Amino acid sequence: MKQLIFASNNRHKADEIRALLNNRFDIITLKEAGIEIDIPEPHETLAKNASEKSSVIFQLTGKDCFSEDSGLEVEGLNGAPGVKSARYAGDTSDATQNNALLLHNMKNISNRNAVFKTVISLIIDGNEYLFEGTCSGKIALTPSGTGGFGYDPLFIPDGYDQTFAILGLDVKSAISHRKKAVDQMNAFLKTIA
Ligand code: ITT
Repeated sequence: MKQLIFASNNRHKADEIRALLNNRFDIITLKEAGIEIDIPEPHETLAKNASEKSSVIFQLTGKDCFSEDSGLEVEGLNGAPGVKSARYAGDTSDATQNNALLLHNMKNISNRNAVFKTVISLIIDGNEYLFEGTCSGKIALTPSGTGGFGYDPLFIPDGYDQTFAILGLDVKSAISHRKKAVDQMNAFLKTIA
């Protein structure tokens, strides 16, 4: 089975991606690879940050690997939190603080349209390939649900009236930004397998 290092410290992402790839690949997290590193994400685009993460790990290991950078873009906030989604309420902020700040900043904003975006950077034999996925929806008025991670308690995907955190992994795995990006990566990997 082909082994791929997933250049991420987010275990929720790893769980979702393993489920999406249906165990077709042996996905090794940084922790499992014994790599303790907090890779900087200094860039202004998801693609550049994703590239940074995978290339740092490729330089360190010389092995096939991939990373992903994701973010939530809210129309009424001119695309914020966007590339800063993980650190919206500050460098050490957690999801509860980020969600609280998002709701606070949207108090007087009626346009609640938002889009989740994922960019995957895959490095195979030293060559990089990028894959993108998006998922449109709306920001709820209050958080609800316990599933998922990050902004899932606030994000209601189009076609549904509950948040990803209530809908759960089955629905999220069928329609999410990550699912769309992983499907593209999977299709590409099949062509070179
Ligand atoms: P790595 O960089 O180690 O992969 P991270 O959590 O820092 O992990 P990102 O830099 O890509 O990941 O930040 C993405 C943030 O966007 C993440 O922390 C969540 O707050 C949010 N996010 C991304 N995908 C999400 C999803 O599917 N559901 C809810 N929130 C999500």
